[in-house]
Amino acid sequence: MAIFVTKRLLRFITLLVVSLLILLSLSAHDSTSSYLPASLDFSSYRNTEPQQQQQQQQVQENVGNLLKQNDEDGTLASTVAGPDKDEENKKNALHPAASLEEKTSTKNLKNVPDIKDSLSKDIVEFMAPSFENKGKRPKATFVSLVRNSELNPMLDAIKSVQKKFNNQFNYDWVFLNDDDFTDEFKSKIKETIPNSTIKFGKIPKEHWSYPDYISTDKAAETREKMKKIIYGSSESYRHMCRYQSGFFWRHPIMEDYDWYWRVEPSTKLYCDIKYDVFQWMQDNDKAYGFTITIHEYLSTIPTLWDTSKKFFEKHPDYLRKDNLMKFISDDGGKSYNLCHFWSNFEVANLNLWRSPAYTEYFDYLDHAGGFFYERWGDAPVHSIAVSAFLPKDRIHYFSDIGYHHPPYDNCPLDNKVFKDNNCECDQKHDFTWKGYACGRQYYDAAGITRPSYWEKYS
Ligand SMILES: Nc1nc2c(ncn2[C@@H]2O[C@H](COP(=O)(O)OP(=O)(O)OP(=O)(O)O)[C@@H](O)[C@H]2O)c(=O)[nH]1
Ligand SMILES: [Mg+2]
Repeated sequence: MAIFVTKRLLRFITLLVVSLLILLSLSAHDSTSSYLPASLDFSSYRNTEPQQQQQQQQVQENVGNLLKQNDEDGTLASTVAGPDKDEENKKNALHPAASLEEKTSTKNLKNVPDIKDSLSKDIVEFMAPSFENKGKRPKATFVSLVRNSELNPMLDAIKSVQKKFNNQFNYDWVFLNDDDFTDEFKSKIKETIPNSTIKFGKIPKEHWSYPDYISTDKAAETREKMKKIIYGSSESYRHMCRYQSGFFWRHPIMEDYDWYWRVEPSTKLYCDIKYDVFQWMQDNDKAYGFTITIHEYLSTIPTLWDTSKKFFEKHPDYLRKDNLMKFISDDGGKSYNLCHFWSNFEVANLNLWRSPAYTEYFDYLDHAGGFFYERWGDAPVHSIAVSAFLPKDRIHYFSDIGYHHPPYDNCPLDNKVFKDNNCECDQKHDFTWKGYACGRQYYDAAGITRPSYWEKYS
């Protein structure tokens, strides 16, 4: 009996030892986790790929919805993706990265993928630091790209800005040129605004020349072919447009600022501006302000829209749900209606252009070659980006700023604004509601009711 018990005990111990050995060898192997209950399995968090794929897929779906919302006949949406999803999905599209953060609830877990990268790529998040200064004076400047030969019309424009606005607010002036400014140019400017901080900058050669991916022969052929189109034969005009599209904020002088107001020679302000426009933009969360809208000449940008669409398809996460797409497209993104903000006047946040979305967009356009092989202007380029990447309530029409760039006017049509600010323009000449302008498209896209008198001035 005792022997029998001992034998059974020995068999039991042997079995136990063998089982333990098998278990130990299994636990040394990665696949052990698949035997564990799901609640204990953290191994998938170490692998970032599925998480990234999930984010990517989510963003794609969101963008499919975004474009679909704007796409009456579905043409564009069908090219980019995504089944129409539920309300929650639409909500997520507003802040794709943020909503994903909530969804994955990864905050308290270790070894999880860091989604900060995608957050900083969100244009609103990227610009956020320049809006933290609310209630305080913004870091802002006027900026003029100008040639020495334009000294007198530049002085006229400066005097006008000083008289109507800047004698009261005293913001800096920056002058940029691809050439050296002459002593005469600099001294005349200083005489005109003796109490202002003035900075003169020479544009680095690499910002005003052909990149190595552009064929100068093909560029020359284009200029020959486009002789009959306004500025079609001009090489310097193309460098200027490319510079305004992709470089002016990269000049070291501009690094001191968060905000700029673009001023061109021969422009004029018609009314007193009694409030700090820069601070108003900052305090009211605006990123881009304009005065005049207009249609572009199609012959200068035949492939700009298709190129932009390709970029949007590659980077659907940069498109905003609440964007101003309807300002630039009448058919849900299928084609460009040629509407743009006339960029000779711009009050805007520099971080808009410094953002990953815009930087990558510009780079994509630049490699496509249309600044030289067509004659892409900075106005449609800025406008398409602003309308696609920004929430529409971040864009502002300054109906109260009387402004002239030959040959068009923005003249306040609200009689109280006109009177209170001593406007010196003729309301009949206001361009906003004329057929060649895009005031109607802007008001409708922004969801703002047109003023009662709009037809009277159309
Ligand atoms: N330094 C420099 N500035 C330039 C050059 N070409 C244009 N600019 C400036 O760039 C801005 C836009 O040029 P504009 O010639 O006014 O172009 P535009 O407004 O499309 O055309 P306009 O209707 O003629 O005014 C202005 O501030 C010009 O002074 C250039 O070759 N060198
Ligand atoms: Mg001009």
